[in-house]
Amino acid sequence: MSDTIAAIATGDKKSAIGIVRISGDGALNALFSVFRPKSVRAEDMEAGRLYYGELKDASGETVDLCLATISKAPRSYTGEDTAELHCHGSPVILAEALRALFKAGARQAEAGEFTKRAFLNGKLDLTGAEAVADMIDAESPLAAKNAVLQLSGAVFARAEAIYDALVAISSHFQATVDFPDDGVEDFRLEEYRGTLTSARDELNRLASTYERGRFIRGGLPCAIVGRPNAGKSSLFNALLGYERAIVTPVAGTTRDALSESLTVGGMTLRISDTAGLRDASDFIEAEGIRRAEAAADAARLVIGVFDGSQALTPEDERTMRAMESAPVSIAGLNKSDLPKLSDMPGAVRVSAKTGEGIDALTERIKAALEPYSGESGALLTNERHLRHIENAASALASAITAVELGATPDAVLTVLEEAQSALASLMGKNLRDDVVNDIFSRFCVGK
Ligand SMILES: Nc1nc2c(ncn2[C@@H]2O[C@H](COP(=O)(O)OP(=O)(O)OP(=O)(O)O)[C@@H](O)[C@H]2O)c(=O)[nH]1
Ligand SMILES: [Mg+2]
Repeated sequence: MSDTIAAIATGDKKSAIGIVRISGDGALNALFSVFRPKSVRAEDMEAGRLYYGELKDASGETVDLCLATISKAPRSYTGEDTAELHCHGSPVILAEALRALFKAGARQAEAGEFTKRAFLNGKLDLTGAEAVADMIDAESPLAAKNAVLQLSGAVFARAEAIYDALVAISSHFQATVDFPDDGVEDFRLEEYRGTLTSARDELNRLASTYERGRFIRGGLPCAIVGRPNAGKSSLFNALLGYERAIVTPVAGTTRDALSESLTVGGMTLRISDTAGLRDASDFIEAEGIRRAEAAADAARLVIGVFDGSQALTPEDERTMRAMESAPVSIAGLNKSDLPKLSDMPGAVRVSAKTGEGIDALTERIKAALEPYSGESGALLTNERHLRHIENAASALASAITAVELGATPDAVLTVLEEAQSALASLMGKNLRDDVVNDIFSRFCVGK
């Protein structure tokens, strides 16, 4: 028995179409009481078809001409009877539809409740359900692509294969203990050493994808640094395509670091424009410079900007140092529209003012992102997954050491159980209710 939940699935902005979802034992009855199909009686609606008809509000008056569809348990997203109303996307109409459904016995769905039901009814594994949230939050094509891999079970399948292999080891041992005379093959732990090592290696490999996965999901931190007046803010604006930062001829214009998102090569960059690096006497500016250097430290990609229309100065050395300590850096020799007074091998010549060289700079950024954005199969993006995978890997490492030290099977299997239980938690087996609730509460309403 499940109560009936309903929610607007399409947000609260005006749109061409707005969808209200309903799920639970009373979903179809709730729909029948608010929707009158034109072609058939509501009760005769078939699953998987769209019907055109009238939407009635709580007092029975027609508020919209819309479409509706039903799915019957267990062949639906949640595994329960479900229905959807595809209305005109006015927040007012959708609110009326919802109110009428509440009057017909449904209640407001909580955040993530549809997906939680799908998980509890075995329609989705937990890592897949979590990927649904990642997919909705995706800010770049690569993030969406990675989420869909997880949704289709990429992480789950790996964890499950390892889990099954560990369970097979335990049950073999258990069989030799429980049925010593039944011709069960002798249990020799050493024979499983290869299985344990490759499981550990596979988990470590998966854990090592987290860093990239995290950047694909959350964006890669990038800082634009350079001496005052080099044209950092101008370049920031040119890359973003609009006048985000203040640009003036006064050296020391930018104080606070400004951050924006930019998609390059399918990947999101969290790009910051920063205060010009120099020895500042003004303490507000000095604080800005401290922040600029902190942004450069935190960045994976540092773009150093130099003024090509002037000779290099000692202040530029600070920029070079910031670039050297970054994992990846690109030099931009700016103001290419003016006569060239300095040179820098390997730098991209740009003019933030005329736009010359900006495409070349973007190409360089794309190439620099290649280690993060290149093809690689599914990446871990979720900290919860990382934690369980690391726990499982470290339990396996202890088990392997125990085998090497000649420990008894019991002792080794106890450690193996820890690995199994970490993998079980990853996959959403034996999770406590509060943990499940916490995971789904991060979703949006209607999902
Ligand atoms: N001719 C020319 N002038 C530029 C170019 N880029 C920036 N400028 C000018 O250089 C001056 C400084 O530009 P900003 O973008 O504010 O420089 P900044 O590096 O952000 O300076 P601070 O914020 O003070 O550190 C402004 O007058 C810009 O118009 C360029 O490519 N060509
Ligand atoms: Mg600036």
